[in-house]
Formats: sequence, C-alpha cells, structure tokens
Amino acid sequence: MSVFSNKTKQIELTRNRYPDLKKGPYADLTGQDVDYFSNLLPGRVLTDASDLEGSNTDWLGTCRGSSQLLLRPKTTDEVSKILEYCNGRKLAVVPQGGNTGLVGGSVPVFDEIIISTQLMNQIISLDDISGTLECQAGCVLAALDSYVSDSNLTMPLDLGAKGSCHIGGNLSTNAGGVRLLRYGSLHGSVLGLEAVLASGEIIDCKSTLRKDNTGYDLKQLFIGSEGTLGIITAVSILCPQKPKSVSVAFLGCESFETVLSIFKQAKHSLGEILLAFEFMDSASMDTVRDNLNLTSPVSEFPFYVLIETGGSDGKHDEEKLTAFLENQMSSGLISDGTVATESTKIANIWGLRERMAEGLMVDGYNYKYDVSLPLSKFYQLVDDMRDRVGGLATRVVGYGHVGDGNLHLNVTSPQYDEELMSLIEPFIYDWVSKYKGSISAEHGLGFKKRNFIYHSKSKSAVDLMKRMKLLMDPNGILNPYKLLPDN
Ligand code: FAD
Ligand code: 2HG
Ligand code: ZN
Repeated sequence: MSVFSNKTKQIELTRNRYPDLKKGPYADLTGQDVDYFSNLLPGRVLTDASDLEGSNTDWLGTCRGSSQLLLRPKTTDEVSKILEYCNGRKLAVVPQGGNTGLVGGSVPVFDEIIISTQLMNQIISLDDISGTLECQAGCVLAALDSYVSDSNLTMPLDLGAKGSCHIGGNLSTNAGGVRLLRYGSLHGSVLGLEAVLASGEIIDCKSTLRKDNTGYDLKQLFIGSEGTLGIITAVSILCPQKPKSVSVAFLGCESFETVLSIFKQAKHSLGEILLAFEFMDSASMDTVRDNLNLTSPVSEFPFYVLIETGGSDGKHDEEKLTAFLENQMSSGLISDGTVATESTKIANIWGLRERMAEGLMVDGYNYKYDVSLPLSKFYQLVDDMRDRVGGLATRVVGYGHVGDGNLHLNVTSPQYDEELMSLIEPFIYDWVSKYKGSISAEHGLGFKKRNFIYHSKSKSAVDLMKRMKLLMDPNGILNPYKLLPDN
C-alpha cells in the first residue's frame, strides 16, 4: 500500500475533469454547521485542508473532491445525529471506510461532508460455537481476521486491501475477493446489520441467526448499496472454521484454455479443500516484476494460475493437492510450477497476485475494469482491448478471480489521456453487455461507472432502484453522484 505516498502529487479535481457535472441542490457548509458538529464530536472534527487531503482523494489517485469537513463519530447515535442535522440542512455527505474503493465512490465529488468510520472500531461479541462475530462498521478486515483467528475462525472474505479496508466498506461494496469461491458472497455470510438512514432513523436488522424468514430481508438492501441508502454502523457476520493447513500452488500455463482445463479439474479433484483459484497473464507478471521488483518462482509462461487449498487435515489435504498436480503434469497441462506450505513462501506467491493493483499504479494513470464474463469469452476481451488501444497504452493486463468468472482488465498510461479513454469506453461496456456479462463484478459502480448501469441492468430495475433511493433518502444527501445514473 506504499503507493499511497504518491498522493502528494497534484491530482486533478473531479469537478474540473468533469466540467459538465454540476453540484446538486445542496447547501454550502457554514461556520454554524461546523460549530454544531464540534459540539457533538469534540476533538473529532477535521477542517484543516492538509488533514483532509488523503480523505478527499481516492486510493487510485484518479478522483479528488474538495470537502472542508471530516467527521469521526464513535457511536451509532452520533451517526444518527449527524445525518439528522445534515438532512435538515440539505448538506450532502459521503460515508468513508478505509478509502480503498476503486470506483471513486468513497470520496467527495464536490464539497460533501466526509463521515469516516475510522473510530467505530469496536468488536462487540464473538460466539465461537456458531462462529458469529458482531462488530462496529469501522473495524479493519485484517484486524478482525486476526481476532477471530484466536478462536480458530477466519473471516469469510479476504482481499489485497485487508490491511486498510473496513468491514462496513466491504459490506457497502459487497466486496468479493479471493475466497468468494469457497465461502460465497457477503449476501450469504452477513447475518445482520445496523444502518442509519438519511433522516437519522436507526434501522435495527442486527440478527445473529442463521435462519430468519420473517418479512423482507432488509439487510440485503444495504449490502452493495455503496453508501447511497444508509450508513452501516454495525455488522454481524458468520465466520467459517480457519483451515488447519493451507497450501498454495503457482503454475505456468501455455494458453488460457489450459487455465480453464486446470480449473475444471481442480473443482473435480480438490472439491471441498479448494480455497482460491486465481489467474494472471504474462503482462501482469511483467508489471509486478518491472514496477515492484517481485520475482516469479516459475519460468516464463503466457499465463499463470494460483491455487490455494485448505482443509481440516493437513496430511490429507497435501496428498490431495500433490496427486492433483501430478495428474496435471502427466497429462501435459502443466510443465512448471511450485507448491508452498510455509507461510513466508505462501505470502510471497500471493504477493505476485495481490500487489498487482499497487504495481499498476507505478505506470501513472490506471484505467481499471472489473467485469464478469462467461468463461468461454473471458480472455478474448483482453486480446481485443490490446488490439484496439495499440501503442497508446503503456500496458494492457488481464488477471483476476477466474474461479468466479471475474476478470480484472487494466490499461495504463503515463497520465490521463482523453484519446485512450475514448478508445476504451464505451467499447468495453458494449463488449461486456454483448456477451451478457456484468460491467462491475465486485468493485461497484461508484462515481466512475454509474452512467453505464444500463449495460448490466434493465430500465425497470434501475427505475425501482431510483424509487427506493427516493423513499430512503428523499433529499438525496447520501453519497450523491454515485451508483445511480445521472438523470
Ligand atoms: P471505502 O473505499 O471507504 O468505501 C467504499 C464505498 O462504500 C463508498 O461508496 C463509501 O461511501 C461506502 N461506504 C464505506 N463505508 C460505509 C459504511 N459504513 N456505510 C455505508 N457506506 C459505506 N474489492 C473486491 O471486491 N475484491 C478484491 O479482491 C479487492 N481487492 C482490492 C485490492 C486493493 C489493493 C485495493 C486498493 C482495493 C481492492 N478492492 C477489492 C476494492 C476495495 O478494497 C473494496 O471495495 C473494499 O470493500 C472497500 O472498503 P473500504 O472500507 O475501503 O471502503
Ligand atoms: C484484486 O482482485 C482487486 O486484486 C483489484 O479486486 C483489481 O486492481 C484491480 O484491477
Ligand atoms: Zn478482485
């Protein structure tokens, strides 16, 4: 995450990069407003421009707002009072967790007040029999994982940003990550939550039950709503048993068809111990090698596969993985690979894959796409994009959660380039839509992708979303210019 120090370089203000976008019908912040918040949250109100710089700018360094106020509540009640006041005054707000979102959703577009969950980091309870963890929304994912690990449990999601992202941010984006293949989406593992509506009303859906079919499942509305329907303040989530032993295999593959054959075989032969199945192409490997000085444990191939396994019996799991790999070798699908069972070696291999986003940033500007596609079409998009942008791009890379049908396609250039952008968009969205994919598999729509929602959702579905937004946030103060398309 060290790339973050790049933030000191001047990033164009979002309102300047998109001059046609006008501020909505919101009030401007006054000294009286600041006084109100200073009384409510003594010592937890930031107004100094330099203190706000990091929170005004997104992780990618591609969106920059000009908020003059950041609030750091500690309790649900404080969040409620903040929103009640903002709603009355028609002051727009942006909820912010770890600010690792990749679609410009977590930072202001104009001068929205930033409501940070940084200080809402208390663990409420852990039931080590059912595996239910209850905590505040601002707990950092890695901290939660290390906490539940003492009870032989693990968090049901894992992602490269785990050291910074908050569980509330994870729910709000419905983050996927590298273990979705095994543990499923947050729509399944979240048992309950608490959220505050724009009016300040606290919605208590804090169930800790595995089964609860009493009425509409309202918590699902907040999962993936990117802070546009309410601020999530507390979460209860089901933690699976921590695998007793974990192994990682990193394999070189001659073609993308080989990647798919190995995936099919892995599901068949590894079954319940398969934790993750990720892929990266050779341009991705070049990125982490050139920009982060990482070294590959295998020789050069067009594609690489990372398989992680974990189960309850180390000896049995290792035998299963070894037999699987021997089979792939003897059938000629793999000619080079390495297996790690020791934690440092495992971390080094995962670093090649998880530090890709960081490596790409070193090139300059990053055009980032996160799509779901049928596996039969999956890599063709990367080839087509490469042909299309030609020498205008520094690189075009494809990697991602192939086991979930989720491709991360990234294009880089030294700085933002309008001509390159016009070659990429809307071409990429039309392409994905033609093959019935999703234009956002796991990162959400945020600011950057909201106007392409119709490429993945019908008009009737978007109309209902708009009606729900109007019902839950009639003044539209919650994260405006995000998720829903401009009128
Ligand atoms: P933020 O970035 O602060 O906010 C994200 C969105 O949620 C914003 O719209 C914000 O307004 C809203 N929000 C935040 N907190 C709340 C709250 N309490 N209530 C209501 N709304 C809220 N994503 C994946 O899905 N899979 C990955 O594998 C993955 N890997 C990543 C790797 C790296 C290196 C990075 C930088 C990002 C990665 N991401 C990934 C994207 C990002 O980490 C996730 O979207 C993450 O869930 C965001 O959490 P956050 O706390 O940083 O949220
Ligand atoms: C990942 O899987 C993240 O590494 C980031 O979702 C993807 O940077 C990207 O394109
Ligand atoms: Zn991802």
